[in-house]
Amino acid sequence: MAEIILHHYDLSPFSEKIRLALGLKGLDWRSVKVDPVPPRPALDALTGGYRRVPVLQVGADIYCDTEIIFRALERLAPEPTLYPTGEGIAKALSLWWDRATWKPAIGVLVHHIGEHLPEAFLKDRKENYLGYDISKPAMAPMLPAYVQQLAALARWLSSMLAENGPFLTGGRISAADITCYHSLWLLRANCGAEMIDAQLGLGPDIADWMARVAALGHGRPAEMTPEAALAAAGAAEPAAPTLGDNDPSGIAAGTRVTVTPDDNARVPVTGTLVAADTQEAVVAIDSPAAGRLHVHFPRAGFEVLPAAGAGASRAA
Ligand SMILES: N[C@@H](CCC(=O)N[C@@H](CS)C(=O)NCC(=O)O)C(=O)O
Repeated sequence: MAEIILHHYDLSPFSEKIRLALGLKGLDWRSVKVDPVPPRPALDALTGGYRRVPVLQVGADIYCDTEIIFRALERLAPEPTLYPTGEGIAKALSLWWDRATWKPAIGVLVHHIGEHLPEAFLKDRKENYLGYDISKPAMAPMLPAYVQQLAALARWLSSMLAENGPFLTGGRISAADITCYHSLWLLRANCGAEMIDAQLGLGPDIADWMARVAALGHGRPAEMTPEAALAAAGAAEPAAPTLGDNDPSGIAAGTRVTVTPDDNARVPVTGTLVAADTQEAVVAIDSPAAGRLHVHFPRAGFEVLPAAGAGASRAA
């Protein structure tokens, strides 16, 4: 099997989800550190322009978004599974948590450490990622509301732990735990665990649960340069897609499509649809630096649409 390569940066909570999943599965992987602020030319050459982090690479197959990275890891190493009680609850909880907590978590984060964030980071996040100003003064008026939101939602985690414990969906850790952990990890690691627990009213049940999730560790990473990752993609052929049920959207394989996140960083990736099911779309791109690549996206949270003037392409 080709090496598992993760493009990520330390402070990225979405990357922490994947590092923990690699820990759960006890995998060897290559760690490519990217700059927290673009440009990231080597990564762009692999993704066709998708601009968020993390990205997983296995040879010439590129996985964008943690949801589809989880799916890829499940295929590569089915046990221990990320979905011990089935996929539906864990995936639904994950999408809810990611979307409901991201802005409030950033609001609380910048309240504590906003003065240390570089101007270039703030400018990039406003103009190219979130579309709003995350500087401390800009977010300050809404701080009480951000605290209220996080406190309300975290209480639901407590209730799940009381009902199902020791993990959110039952006796074994799942993708839901790893996901709901990540924004609280961001806050507790950067602002102080005691401070955040007091501010959000988090009890020892949450702290203990977070310790159980952290105990997964990160598997066995070994550093790799972006150039070596590009070379690995260039030397490989994309794998034949192994998808599940039928895609109901009616866009035929071979069609030129754009794939765009429906929430933030709405940079479309344009390529040729190779295969799709209800959960995943696989798009071929021809990268000048790495040749033919298959870029994989989740369907939930993304829009796959025929590109302007699209038709079937012989490249597919
Ligand atoms: N839905 C995406 C969200 C990823 C995301 O927003 N990641 C953050 C970093 S934690 C990001 O890309 N920030 C802007 C950047 O790094 O360019 C996923 O699950 O992977």
